[in-house]
Amino acid sequence: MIETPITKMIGIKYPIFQGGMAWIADGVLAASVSNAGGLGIIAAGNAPRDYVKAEIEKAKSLTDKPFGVNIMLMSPFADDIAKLVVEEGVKVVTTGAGNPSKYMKDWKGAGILVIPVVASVAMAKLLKRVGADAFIAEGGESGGHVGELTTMVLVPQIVDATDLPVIAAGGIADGRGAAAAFLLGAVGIQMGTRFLSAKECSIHPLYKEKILKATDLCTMVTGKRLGHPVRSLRTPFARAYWDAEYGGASDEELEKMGTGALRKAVKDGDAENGCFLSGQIAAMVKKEESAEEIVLDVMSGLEESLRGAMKWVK
Ligand code: TUI
Repeated sequence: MIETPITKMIGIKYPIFQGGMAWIADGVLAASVSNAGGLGIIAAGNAPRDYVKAEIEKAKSLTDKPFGVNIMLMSPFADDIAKLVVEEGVKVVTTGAGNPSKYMKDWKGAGILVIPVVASVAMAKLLKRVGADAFIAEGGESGGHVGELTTMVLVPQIVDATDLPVIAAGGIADGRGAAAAFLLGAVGIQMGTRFLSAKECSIHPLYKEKILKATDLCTMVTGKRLGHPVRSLRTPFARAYWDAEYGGASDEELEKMGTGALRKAVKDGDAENGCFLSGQIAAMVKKEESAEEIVLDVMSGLEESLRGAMKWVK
């Protein structure tokens, strides 16, 4: 058994979060992960209030365990979702792609546990002052919107910068990666890409197939020029975007290219025009399994790796 400050704080069995992946992490996936003993997280992404409310209701109908909602702060609906989580009595809120300071007072007043994704030490120090309960330190190995630093470099620095629990994310797909994160001082891990292969994850079958067939060098980062770097599979869309980005396309042309590309990957399985977000560890995701099998596999690997680490100590 592994009990950490984060399992105790939230009241979950295992220190495993499922990342709040836009368009992907719905009420069904989140409830499956929570029922398996981890923390399932519904992604608000760019979706409007009604969509997110329906997913929260769905999760409530499928589990009596804690689950979270991830608020993507660049969303035009972020203010609406910030209010919704209070009205719905959501237990845990994670945030990404920005600074959630302006919402902290309302969330803390409502008793919500607030766990922001931080991509720098400065952001962690600032958010500790305004009441964050823990942090997700997400390195650039992750899929989607990425920061500059790797997980290996970011996690120990966030651990040293604050006395709050740190959950490591980015580049973790099994017990070995989870154990490495624990040795860096993390007390929990978050995985996104590994959960793409979950039976309860309702992405288009072609998306799942692409993850299961991925190899080590299969992802790339685009979007740096507009200030929103995003890691995705190296597909025709990603290559075309890269060519446009470094071939003189205007900002407007780039914005237009990106619009709707996530939905085309997740819902339509559009191999040409879809943007298939994925972390660098996609090659380590080998089979479709239930969310419960994934959680239990990572937990048994974590215990085995942590015990095994002692063999070097004489
Ligand atoms: O947010 C993510 N991953 C995401 S969001 C997303 S939706 C999207 N779609 C199209 C274009 C862009 C995004 C897909 N994947 N991960 C958490 C994360 N947060 N990574 C990095 C950060 C971050 C970045 C800057 C957190 C705070 C921050 O602060 C900036 C500031 O205000 O100083």
